[in-house]
Amino acid sequence: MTLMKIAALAGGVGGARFLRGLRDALDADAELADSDLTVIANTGDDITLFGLRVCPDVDTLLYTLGGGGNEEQGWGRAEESFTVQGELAAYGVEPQWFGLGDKDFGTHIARSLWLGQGVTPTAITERLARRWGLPQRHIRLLPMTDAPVETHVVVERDGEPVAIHFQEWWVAERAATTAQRFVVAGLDRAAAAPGVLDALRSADLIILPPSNPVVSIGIILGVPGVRDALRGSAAPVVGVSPLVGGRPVRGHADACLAAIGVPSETMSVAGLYADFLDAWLVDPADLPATGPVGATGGAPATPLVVAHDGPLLMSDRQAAADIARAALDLGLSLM
Ligand code: FO1
Repeated sequence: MTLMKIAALAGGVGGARFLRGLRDALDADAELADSDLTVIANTGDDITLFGLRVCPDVDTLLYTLGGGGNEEQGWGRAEESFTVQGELAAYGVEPQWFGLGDKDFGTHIARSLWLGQGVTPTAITERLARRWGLPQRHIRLLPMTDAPVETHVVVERDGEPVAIHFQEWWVAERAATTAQRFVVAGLDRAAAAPGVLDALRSADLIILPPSNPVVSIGIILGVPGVRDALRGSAAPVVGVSPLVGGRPVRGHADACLAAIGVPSETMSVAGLYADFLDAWLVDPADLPATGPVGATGGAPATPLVVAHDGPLLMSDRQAAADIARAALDLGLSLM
């Protein structure tokens, strides 16, 4: 029984679906079933609504890995109702563009209560994860930092640059307005949450799921110490392309890449990780286009580029497990 320690950075829906697949693939392998998986979650999406702290990426990971998520939607709870939000709307309470279900409110009320009592986001996430049975599945879920950071997007309004909350851009505007840049107030002074850097330094394998490279993975990489830990880690770092044929599988990664002046191509995304990436799993359709990776971050960038033996599309839970198994095998081949 090989007791492997695997660490992963993750954002929302794509990351959660992939990591559920990774856990399924590990559980299906007698050799690896007891491996520990530490998931470092993006908290830049966090938003305060109706006086409550909402952590979309953490909650999406909790619900998806814990079996309580809305399967089709990817976020929020299964079998949800919206009575409370309806009452808030009746009172004219804003905003109404972010759908919070009644069960989901339970998470936000518990989290906000504990925050008010001085409990850290790390300890809160651990309490929430326990309810969802994550420890029993050898999954440890960590926020990237305990500092209150939020991603804001600079857009143009009436000819003027205005910073709006990431969720307003992502949900209310469906990322249709051009993002000029992303600003994460406080990120450069945010200490990595307890256990985050250790998890990266002591991992046997590090995996980057097909999460948004700019507003999910990119934000986690902005936490002081994270990038250095990845560069310095003895563990192979395997990434999974979030783009297929230059298009994001879901979400608006292309709009985010445009905002930072990066082409919407799989090897350009790999170039964002070039200073620590060892291998890159791509869709078969993208293999011909993969040339030497443009070195960003100064290091010679030549990750091993491998095509998955099928579409890089997590069309269902088994497909996600197959892709995760391919990423795992790629990592094992480098150990
Ligand atoms: N995404 C939407 O497109 N519309 C919503 O109304 C919405 C509500 C929501 C509530 C809780 C939650 O955890 C996530 C929610 N999301 C919604 C998804 C969210 O915007 C994204 O999952 C991430 O923030 C980006 O990955």
